[in-house]
Amino acid sequence: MKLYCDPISTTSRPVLMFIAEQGLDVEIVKVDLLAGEHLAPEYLAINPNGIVPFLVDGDLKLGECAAILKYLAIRAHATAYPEGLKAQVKVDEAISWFNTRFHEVFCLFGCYPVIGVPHGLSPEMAAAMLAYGAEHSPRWLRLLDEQMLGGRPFVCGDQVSLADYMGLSFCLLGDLVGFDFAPYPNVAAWIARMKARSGFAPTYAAFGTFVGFVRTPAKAA
Ligand SMILES: N[C@@H](CCC(=O)N[C@@H](CS)C(=O)NCC(=O)O)C(=O)O
Repeated sequence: MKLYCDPISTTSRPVLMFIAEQGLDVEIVKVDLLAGEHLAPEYLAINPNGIVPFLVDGDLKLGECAAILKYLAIRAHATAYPEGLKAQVKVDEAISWFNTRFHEVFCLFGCYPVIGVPHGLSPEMAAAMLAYGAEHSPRWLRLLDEQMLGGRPFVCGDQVSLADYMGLSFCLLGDLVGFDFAPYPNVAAWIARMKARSGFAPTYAAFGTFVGFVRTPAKAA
């Protein structure tokens, strides 16, 4: 089984962290996004979408982070995608929640524009997007803080689920803009809890380097 991915990719990191913690026998094939390898003919022949992550397991070719996570978890009987219909749909619900309005407002508007300018986004457009993200993110962060987490350790209750791996990656995009989660204490505590897990350090090292590069004024100018 091969996972095509890049650790600087927000949707690759949830899968990589899950694989690391489960000790799954998956060959990791790096597709270097910054070098444009995702658009090379060799990769497009594997995944015509030209995006990562992408899993190949025999005759199964599978894209989409959430689907890959579920496939790996079900196959490994991992409790991160618990057995039982009601427990599973709660994880599905949380994954969709992160993947839709939270991703749109916090990630696409609130964080990604800082790396868009070097790729052609005008500084004015980037500033307008960041302002929109900053204005509208609190609504979704408050929901995450008060309703989804509340006093619970993980977004679906007492045990870590696939939604935590995905949500963590989306939240840590905030590092690109130096986002401070202190006003959201349950989110801050959850992030700290996830960072303490064994899969975090090996999975997020490359992203940390990338964040340092983006936030170094001389490089970002
Ligand atoms: N909905 C997809 C999104 C995948 C995605 O957008 N991957 C990005 C990296 S985070 C990518 O490969 N981008 C390359 C491109 O857009 O050209 C998923 O959840 O896996």
